[in-house]
Amino acid sequence: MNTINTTKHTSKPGRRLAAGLPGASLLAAIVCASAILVSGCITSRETVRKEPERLKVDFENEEASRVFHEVLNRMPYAHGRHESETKVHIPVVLSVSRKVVVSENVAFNKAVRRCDANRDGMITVHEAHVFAERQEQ
Ligand SMILES: [Ca+2]
Repeated sequence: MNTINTTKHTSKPGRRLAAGLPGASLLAAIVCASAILVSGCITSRETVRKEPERLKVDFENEEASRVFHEVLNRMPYAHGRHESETKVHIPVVLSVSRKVVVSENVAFNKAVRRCDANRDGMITVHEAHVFAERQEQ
């Protein structure tokens, strides 16, 4: 609740009151309207979901698959959804929040892009071991 008090001082109250009242009312109306507009806090909430399809990838053999998945399982956010939220709040004026929800497919696809060096959709044993060595560094 906003309360706005406006006070005018004059040496001739009777005359000033009669002549200045419409102007004072207009000023008070403008001030009240501004206060209502300002106190009407702008609120924005947004949720962004990142749930891409898993990239299609083949493995040269079981060893390539095992090494890749061992590294993937050690990566952050590989085991489920990850949420992050950003909030910007200016009291009375602005409140903005943005939540990003990321599925585990994002981590999988990121790992595939890093691992499949020649981008042929086939992760070889050599690529998997290079990927594992880079992740350990
Ligand atoms: Ca490859």
